Formats: sequence, C-alpha cells, structure tokens
Amino acid sequence: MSIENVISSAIVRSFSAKLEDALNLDVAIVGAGPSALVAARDLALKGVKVAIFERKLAPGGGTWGGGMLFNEVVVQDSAVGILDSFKIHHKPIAGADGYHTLDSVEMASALIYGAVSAGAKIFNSISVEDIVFKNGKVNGLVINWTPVERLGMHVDPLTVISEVLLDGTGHPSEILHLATEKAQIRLDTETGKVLGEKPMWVDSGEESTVENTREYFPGLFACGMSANNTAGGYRMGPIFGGMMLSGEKVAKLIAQRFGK
Ligand code: 48H
Repeated sequence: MSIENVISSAIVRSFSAKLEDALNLDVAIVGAGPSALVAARDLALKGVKVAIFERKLAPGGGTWGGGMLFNEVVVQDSAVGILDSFKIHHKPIAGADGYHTLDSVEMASALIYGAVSAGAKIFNSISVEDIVFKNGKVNGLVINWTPVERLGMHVDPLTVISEVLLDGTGHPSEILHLATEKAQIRLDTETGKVLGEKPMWVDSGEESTVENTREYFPGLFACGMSANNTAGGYRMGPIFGGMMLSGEKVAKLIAQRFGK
C-alpha cells in the first residue's frame, strides 16, 4: 500500500472506531465550553463513558476570546482548586482580594487536554440538531456535520444513544429549548420552559450559575451558561469560576446516578 493510502485508511478506520464506540454512551454532552470540559474530565476520571459533541472546529467555547478579545479571564478563589487540578497558571489581582487573572488560551487548551487525556472523547465540527425521545424518556442525541448544518444541505443525521444528556450549549440552552419545543417536555422551572438570562450582575450570576446547575427533566441536565439561562440568572461577563464550578457540580450529580 502506498503511504498516501496508509495515512487515509488509518484515519478512516481509527475515526470510525472512535465514533462507533461513542454511539452508546453513559453521558452525551452537547457543547465543549469550560463547564462541559470540566464535567467531562471529572466524569471520565470516575469511569463514566462520556463524549462531547461540539459544533465548532475548536472546542473551548467562549474561553478563547477572554474579555472583548483581550485574551485574559478572571477566576475567583473558590475555583482556583480546579485551575490547579488542570495545571493552569494564575496570578492574583492587586487590590481585588480573592480574584485572579489567567491566560484564556492556556485555560482553553488545558481544559480540552484535561478532558481528552482523562478519557472523554470530543467530536468537533459536529452539531446536535435534535434529541432522541422515546416513551416519554430522553434517550440520546441526533447529530450531523456542522458544514451540513451551515450549508443547509438536505442530509439525514445519525443518532447517539445515552442514558444521560447534558446541555452545555452556553447562552442559547439549545437542547433544553429543543426538549420543550419538540418533545413538549416540562422542565423543572417556574414555567416549565427556559426562563431566559438576565443582564449583567457579576456576583449574583456566578452564584446562580452553580445553583442552577441541575437535572431539569429526568436524564436531562444543564451546566454553565445554559443552566443559568434556563433558570433566569444574571450574566457575569469574562469571569469563569462559576462555569468550572458548575461543571464540577454536574459531574458529581451525574456520577451519583451511575453509583460512582
Ligand atoms: C453542538 C453546540 C450546540 C449544538 C452550542 O458558551 P460556552 O463557552 O459554554 P459554558 O456555559 O461552559 O461557558 C459560558 C462562557 O463561555 C460564557 O459565555 C460566559 C461566561 N459568558 C458570560 C457573559 O456575560 O456573556 O460553550 C458552549 C459551546 C460552544 O462551543 C458552542 O459551539 C457549542 O456549545 N454548541 N455544539 N451542537 N447544538 N450549541
């Protein structure tokens, strides 16, 4: 076989095996933002079979851009333990006790590497366009290539079956919207629907993001900005402790369900 064939054939076989293995999961996560990456790392470390499906070519969500493309973010004391566990450098902000700055590119790449090296699989450039909903139960994801979605090509999707779904889609809460609109699910919120995010209030938003991280329907959890949007919390701008603490919390909640 020519080297050209060896390379192409190895990639096709290896990717196909990886995707085939991910067609049946304990936990399917939508979106590879910071909250989902922490959750995926923690779940994988506990032996839960987990994969993330991310629409963009680069996983990392809103981490890369820092604040208004200044590629630094802020994290508060309560999440420094998580930064340290990923070996992410940080330095205290002079005159603001309890807050730290860090390089957003280092953070994004460390979270991605941490999740993958712990055993979570990340499938990039794959968009989740629907959920599997059988006999009143959330049962998995419907996936397609992002270029197919972007070009509006008429191509039928494939399906991933999972016991638990985690919506980590950030501000739009895409999966919870789909669940209420298409499956007519009533979420565990005041109206049964996604309540919608409130304007900026940093400390309230950071707290509510973690509080709002929970199971919104049996087998359907939300983390990060998606959880906060669903339960009507305030936004918080480029501070990321709440996102990582949310990922840590949801991983604990989901792991309990698997007895881990
Ligand atoms: C596949 C999808 C789909 C889909 C979306 O927004 P994220 O970074 O997620 P979080 O919640 O972990 O972090 C939020 C943070 O980045 C942020 O925006 C903050 C702190 N904002 C504060 C403020 O005031 O603005 O990432 C979500 C990811 C993205 O990469 C999307 O591409 C992906 O989810 N995604 N992937 N299928 N249907 N929908």
